[in-house]
Amino acid sequence: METSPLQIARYKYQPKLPKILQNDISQVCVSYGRETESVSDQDKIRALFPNTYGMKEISFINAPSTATKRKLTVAVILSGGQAPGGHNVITGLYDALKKAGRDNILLGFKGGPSGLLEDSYVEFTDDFIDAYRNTGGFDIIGSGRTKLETVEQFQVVAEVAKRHSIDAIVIIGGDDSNTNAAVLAEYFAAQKLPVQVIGCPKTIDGDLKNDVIETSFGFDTACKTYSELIGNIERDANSAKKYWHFIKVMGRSASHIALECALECQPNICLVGEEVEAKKQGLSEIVGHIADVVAQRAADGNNFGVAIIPEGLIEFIPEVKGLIGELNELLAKEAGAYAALEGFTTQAGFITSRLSAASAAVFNSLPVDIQKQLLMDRDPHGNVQVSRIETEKLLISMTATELAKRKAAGTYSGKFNALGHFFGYEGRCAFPSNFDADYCYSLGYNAFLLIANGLTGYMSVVNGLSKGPAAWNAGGIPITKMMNVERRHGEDKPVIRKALVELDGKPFTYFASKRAQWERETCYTFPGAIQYYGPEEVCDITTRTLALEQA
Ligand code: FBP
Repeated sequence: METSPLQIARYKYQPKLPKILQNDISQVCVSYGRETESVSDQDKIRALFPNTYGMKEISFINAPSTATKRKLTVAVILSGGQAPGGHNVITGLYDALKKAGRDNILLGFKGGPSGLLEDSYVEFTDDFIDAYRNTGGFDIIGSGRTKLETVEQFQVVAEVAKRHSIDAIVIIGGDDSNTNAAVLAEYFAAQKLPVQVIGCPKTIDGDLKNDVIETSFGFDTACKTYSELIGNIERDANSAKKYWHFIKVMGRSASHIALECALECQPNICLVGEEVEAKKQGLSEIVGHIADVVAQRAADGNNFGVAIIPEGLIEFIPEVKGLIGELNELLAKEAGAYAALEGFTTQAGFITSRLSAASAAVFNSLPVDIQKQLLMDRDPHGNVQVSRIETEKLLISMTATELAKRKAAGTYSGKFNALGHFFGYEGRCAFPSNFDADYCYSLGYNAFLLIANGLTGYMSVVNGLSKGPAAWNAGGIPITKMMNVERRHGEDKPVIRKALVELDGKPFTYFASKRAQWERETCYTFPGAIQYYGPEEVCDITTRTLALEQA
């Protein structure tokens, strides 16, 4: 394989483990904490998970291990969107397995959950693993979004597990994939099959977190990559002084990525979907505010600026949220009839005739491109594919129309030349930052310890993350603790609750205290590229979000 100088250097990087995991494996013991309850809908979740509900949180402590020593065969899959550090979860898991016994086996199932169904796998060896240490991407075994949810699928997975004598399956994924991990763990437990299931918290979106899981892996590196690019654009904007840049960033429903990039770069505007929802801000109010900022800056002689837009914003705008909810139900219930229609005009007519009057009016008020994007296929988990909705272009065009009105009324006399950008895929496969390299390696290593101790239905947890790795804690949390019931594909389903931006949390309140100044003045900051080698205060810093949350 051809390699770059950085890749060669990164192969040699030795990820740091928490002190507790640096002990000989025979000296790491489980300590049981409190029994757990799901975050809400307790009765429903308990009924759906009779064998795995209510288990205790656990942490690892330095004491002789009580785990029974046995030869282990472990399967691992990468699930969902790529996130920097996925390879290190696998290398950490592999190293721990091999440390515990050279005859232990790690199988990587290819292409995500479908690899388990198709029995498509590779057995990892030292040489294979070494070529992926500390690298970005999920190309070691690939990923996919197949949803593991039916009993027929579970039976196939059980057969595959039996065929290869698999003792445990590690699912590296986001909220939806870990929901599936919990359902699979419950199935195996109910069938009394000796296969454990362990999840690892992955997603650049940062929305898989709670009081125990402080961040999902990949968020750090992805945000730093986008922040580098946004900082560069800010400098360009401030040099040329002729463009407004509207930058949409990934993150699905949650605005964590947008907020983190704003904290890093201090743009003129950063919209936060959760605030839009809380304040019930309609499209015209949002556009009115953007136009006010543009006009104010123009009055100061600054016909340029930078606005960050979370990709999930569209789902939070009350009138669009109502529309999306109706579309989801409609597209799920009338999928066959809808799929048989040809041509967008016919499809749009079919849809609007079945929407409420209010939602039909919203649908008809949107540009045709946005209408088409709202009707695109949902992902396998029933989510609207917000990354494909061009919210940045919608806002540019509506702001231009609003400013033209103001110009005609004589209340605005600036220039508004706007460019749209979308940063998403650029950040998902970057070389993991030192933080993500260490965190992911630790999560994988820790996943082995959960398996060795016979646990199932748990997520691997490493926390205390705002301090250096040596001070991190390691343990596990029952996945059912994170669940509630939500509407998906027109049905009530048990799912892990997404962690959205908290408006009374420190990251948002800090941003809110600064934004009036950032709107008016040019306060840009330039984070620059991720540094892998050099002073600790440059290379090993975590996100501003984590620093503020744990301050
Ligand atoms: P996960 O939730 O699977 O981690 O994916 C994150 C994400 O990058 C979102 O930010 C984005 O909306 C989505 O994936 C894009 O999906 P796809 O890779 O299928 O285009």
